Amino acid sequence: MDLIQKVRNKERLTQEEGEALYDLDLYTLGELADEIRRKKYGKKSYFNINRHINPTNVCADICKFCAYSASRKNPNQYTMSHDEILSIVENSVKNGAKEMHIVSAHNPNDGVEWYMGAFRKIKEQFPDLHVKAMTAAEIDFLTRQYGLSYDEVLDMMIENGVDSMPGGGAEIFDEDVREYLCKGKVTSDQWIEIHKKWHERGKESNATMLFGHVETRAHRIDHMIRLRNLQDQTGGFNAFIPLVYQRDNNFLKVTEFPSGQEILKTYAISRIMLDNIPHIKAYWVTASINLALIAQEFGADDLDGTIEKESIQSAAGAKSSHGMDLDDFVAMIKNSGFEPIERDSLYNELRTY
Ligand code: V47
Repeated sequence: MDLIQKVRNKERLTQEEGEALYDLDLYTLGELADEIRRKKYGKKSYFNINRHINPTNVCADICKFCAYSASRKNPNQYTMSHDEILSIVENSVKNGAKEMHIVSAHNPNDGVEWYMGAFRKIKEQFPDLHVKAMTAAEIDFLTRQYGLSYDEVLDMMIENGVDSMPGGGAEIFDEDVREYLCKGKVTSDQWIEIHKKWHERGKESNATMLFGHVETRAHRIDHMIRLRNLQDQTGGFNAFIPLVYQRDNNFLKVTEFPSGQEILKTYAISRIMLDNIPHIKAYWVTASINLALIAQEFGADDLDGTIEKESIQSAAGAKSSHGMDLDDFVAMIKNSGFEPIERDSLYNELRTY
């Protein structure tokens, strides 16, 4: 059957069909993705008022694409104390933040309690704040470093107040590309296993894909299908976030970068392939705000949030170190023809602007 008809009939696409979507012209692909998006959400575009905190850049692992961890290219090591983290949280809550998105490097110096104690103290002081923390890569690191099991770390996270897991550390699941990008870090099967265990505890998470470096289109489709398979089993993913590779200050040798068209196609294809993941997030930090706003017409229904400060992608060149002013964000979504909806971390609607 014709591929376009198959998408319109809501039939599930195979690896080969997913790859073939890239051969469609941009407008056809955008129209197909927008049809799906509009049926689900109309013109609504979701965002939240959040704060990203990256409490340490000291890392035991080496990922070629990373400009954030302390290394030859970034010799300025830092690790925040719990008091420093708490004072950031306090200030952000005063400014209206409802979610703390906390992602660290893999710091071998300060013990599990440095990670868990921070969450516990935040929750003790701010019980209503949503703590989204600990990528599968951090969890895997803690198990390796301290001889714990995944179950033990996941249970500790729940006991200490982590509400949901971010989607980081997924990179690209293809084993050969992964070996080249980030050998020694959590494997693809382990990443999937950790999210499965988290979902089995009744908890929700997100999933990312880092693209636009050395991977092929086929690797992206393979990545999406592995996520789709897990989602069939657990239903625990809220959002899929294609992260566009940022090129500065890192050790990955990339000669060709994706065009705006290729990035938009990837958003649209995510919407089509991931028929069971509700939200596609155009993370403005890596897409740039202008392309993220256009991505709303190519299947994306979520733009992440105001962020306030961000250290991982801004270290690699993204213009996100100071987040986004709320009024500007809302105005930009409106001016682009969409309806800004403030959501909580689990996509309950809080306010229509
Ligand atoms: O996993 C590292 C990525 C991720 C670069 O769950 C880079 O809602 C681009 O996971 N260029 C961490 N990306 C951030 C993350 C995230 C972000 C926003 C929302 C959510 C969510 C999760 O940052 C890492 C890695 O893939 N990253 N270096 C770079 N040079």
